Amino acid sequence: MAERFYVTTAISYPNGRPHIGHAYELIATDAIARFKRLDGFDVFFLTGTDEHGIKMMQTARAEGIEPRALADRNAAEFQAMARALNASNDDFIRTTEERHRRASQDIWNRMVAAGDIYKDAYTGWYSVRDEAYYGENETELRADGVRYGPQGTPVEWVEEESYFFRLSAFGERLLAHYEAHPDFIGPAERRNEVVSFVRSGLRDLSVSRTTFDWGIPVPGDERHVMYVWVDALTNYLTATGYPDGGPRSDFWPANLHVIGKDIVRFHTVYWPAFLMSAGLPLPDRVFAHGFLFNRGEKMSKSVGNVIDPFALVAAYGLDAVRYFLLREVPFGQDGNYSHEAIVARINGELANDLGNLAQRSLSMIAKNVGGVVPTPGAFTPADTAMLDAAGAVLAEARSAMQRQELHAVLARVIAVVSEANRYFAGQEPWALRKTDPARMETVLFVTAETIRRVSILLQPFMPESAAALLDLLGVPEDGRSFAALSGGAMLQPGTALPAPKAVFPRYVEPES
Ligand code: ME8
Repeated sequence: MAERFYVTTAISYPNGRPHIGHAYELIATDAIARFKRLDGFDVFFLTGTDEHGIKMMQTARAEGIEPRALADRNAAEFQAMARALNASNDDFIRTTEERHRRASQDIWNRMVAAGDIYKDAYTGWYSVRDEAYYGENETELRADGVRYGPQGTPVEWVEEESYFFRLSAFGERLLAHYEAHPDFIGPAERRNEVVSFVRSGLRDLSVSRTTFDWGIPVPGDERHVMYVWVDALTNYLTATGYPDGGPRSDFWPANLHVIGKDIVRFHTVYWPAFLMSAGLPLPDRVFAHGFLFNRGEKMSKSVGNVIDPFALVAAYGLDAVRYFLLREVPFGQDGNYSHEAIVARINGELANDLGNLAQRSLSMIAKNVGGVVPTPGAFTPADTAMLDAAGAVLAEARSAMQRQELHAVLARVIAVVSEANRYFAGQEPWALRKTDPARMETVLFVTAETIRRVSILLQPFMPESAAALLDLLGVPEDGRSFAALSGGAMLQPGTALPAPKAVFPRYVEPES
């Protein structure tokens, strides 16, 4: 039976429309999920929306609508974004669903049974924007008279009765877990930050609120709603059918949570502590990607530079956007995007390097080989070197994927494309047409076979364009998984090919 692989994105706050940061995380996680499926895993890929909490309530109030109506409207936008980005998620969870209330109350009850929850009063700082409690030492009073938390969001003073989670008791166990599982947190900078945060000592965590009711009621004390992060993190369990079981129950523990760097503490300190308390297994790994900036500036509604993912796709095309985001920014680091940078990748690597190579070789095949896969003669050392280079990428890609180095996978694939261009130019198949047509067929075969290998590897990143290339190469649907990159699999000489067409058009500035 196929090995299981459970991967999640963070669940987004639907207090506004989705932005490019959300799109980035979803595209990256989709590429990981698709890669694993092509590599033979039984994949469960989850995304969704985080609909409770004060932020949702305040935004709804400001709009004069109910939080439920705000959640419904924007959850629909997030679902539409997932479709627009061709995300292959197997489920979309909304934390206002009944299945999620059951799961959250169940994990709460387990934490109570473990003796890790007690009632007290909370006095301290809270950031609504981050939905996070901060110690006084993590905040600063700035010249504007406002106190800010470590992420630069304003904090407010809270004093109310609250249930607490005995987080302080988990420091040693968490440190032992990080030590025993060095891959639990990636990349390394994030891991180091978390280790030093935990070493500095953990305070108990306030896990319920009484001053508003937009949340999941605390079992047995319905004046309280759970702290939104208790409920939010539990979504990953809910989707596996917890606590009832069902066909997906074997997917827990998750293999990978993909999140942004601003929510590492919740996923690598609070979440494992909750799970330890509840006696449930911990996820294998949490990987934090960086933030995307618009020409170096943080996106914000007030600056008016928030990029709408739907507009981006409309302007450049979906696969170009997917490729750009995953190729341009080393996954795990912050990155920038700009019109110039996107156009440079589209016209350089996609249109010129890969698109032209496919177009030129396939047109020659159509004209000079009767529109069928060419029949190769004996391979020269140059041919073998080319095929070996393309064949070597899968193993490297697998190992880069273990570390979520998506950019490294694309860099390797595109390096093979460059090599194929040099091979093609060096072999001059157009000159061979008259002098040595048999050799021309071999060169065209090697080129087409290289494009087949590259296209199979590009499927997780650019599903539609890669499929279009594989269609042009006459590769059957069942010959497109990574299994078709080993065991000597090659294009079948004589296979009839469709008429070639351009797959990666150049970006041309619209006339203004
Ligand atoms: O944090 N660039 O939701 P969210 C890259 N509901 N990634 C970005 C980004 C940017 N400019 N802005 C946000 C939440 N993100 C919680 C998560 S999980 C149990 C609950 C990322 O809508 C961010 O880091 O604020 C997070 O991973 C995701 O988008 C959702 O952010």
